[in-house]
Amino acid sequence: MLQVLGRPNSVNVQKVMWCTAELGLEVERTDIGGAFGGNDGAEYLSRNPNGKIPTLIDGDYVLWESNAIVRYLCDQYESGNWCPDTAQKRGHANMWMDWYQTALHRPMTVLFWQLIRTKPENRDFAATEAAIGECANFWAMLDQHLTERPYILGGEPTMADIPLGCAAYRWHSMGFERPDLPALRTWWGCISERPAYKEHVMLPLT
Ligand SMILES: N[C@@H](CCC(=O)N[C@@H](CS)C(=O)NCC(=O)O)C(=O)O
Repeated sequence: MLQVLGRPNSVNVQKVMWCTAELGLEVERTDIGGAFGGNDGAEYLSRNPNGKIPTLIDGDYVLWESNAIVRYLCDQYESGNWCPDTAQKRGHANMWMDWYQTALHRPMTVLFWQLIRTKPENRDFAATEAAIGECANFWAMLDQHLTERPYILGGEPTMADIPLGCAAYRWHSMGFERPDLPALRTWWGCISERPAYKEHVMLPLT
């Protein structure tokens, strides 16, 4: 059985858990990281020298970096639409996944830490406002893309929707004023109907 090492409230673990559930894979997940600790110990580091979560163990095969894990799972195990079937479609999926990781993830992390993990009296108002503005610009870019198609690559959800889909739950669930982005909202509404997403991503924000 696949093993996933990482606590369930991590957005990077959520990507992997949502993906395994969509693919119908059996998984044993172990709480590691955050309050659980364990990701700085020798055993964990021997598998993942980066000391971050998640780590995937598939028999003798060990993999870390959440987007790499999602790509591997879709490639190795999928039997439907999750792994796009041509190099060009996979190129576009990878582009959006990398764009999330390198553009949107950083300001989303600032926002999440400020609004969820920092007491109101200790929040940095200027940093929060700046992160909202930065995120809004990036989400508007995705909104524009989604005016032409229901999912990031077209008519069906693929691995491209996974990292951005996880972040979209946080964007729509934290308490601040958001710009109205109708195509983004429609896309997120469709994703939110998926049982695997509800189970692994739509969790209390902690
Ligand atoms: N680029 C890595 C980032 C992993 C990462 O930063 N994970 C965070 C949780 S979201 C972590 O390990 N934090 C330390 C901890 O939970 O103890 C990935 O996508 O897997």
